[in-house]
Amino acid sequence: MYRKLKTLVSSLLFGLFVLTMSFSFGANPTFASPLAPEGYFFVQATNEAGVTETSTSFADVKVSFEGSGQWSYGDPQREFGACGDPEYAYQSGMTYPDKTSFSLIADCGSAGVYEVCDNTVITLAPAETCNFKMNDSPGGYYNNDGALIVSYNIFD
Ligand SMILES: [Ca+2]
Repeated sequence: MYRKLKTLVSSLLFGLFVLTMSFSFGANPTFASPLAPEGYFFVQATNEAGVTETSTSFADVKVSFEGSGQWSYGDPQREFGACGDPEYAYQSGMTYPDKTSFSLIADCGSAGVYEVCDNTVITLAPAETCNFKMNDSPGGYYNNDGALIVSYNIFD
């Protein structure tokens, strides 16, 4: 009787543990933050790894993104918004050479790579992930300054 009770209690505790862990980490663990219907997040100019956001919608959604604020690539005299610097001489050395230097990039993998200059609409499939960062040269993020605030809303 005592042994049965002990087994019952320990299995209940184990169940509770599993339940707690699954609430803590989610059924499908991911390090990306999920996109709510609308909100905002920050992208630091120094963040070479980028900020990852994932669509949690069950259907394709259109999301509009807009980056505001100023950041610099290391020269404090030169600050830019999300559109970056189209005049920069070393465009070919950027992480995304075909996108404007120091612009805000949304790298959405198979959904495409976007320059989030002004209002940018991206269609995301379920669980599609985008990575947001400045378009600086690889390894050249350490001396950057500032951050952009990216606001978004899912409208369709
Ligand atoms: Ca830099």
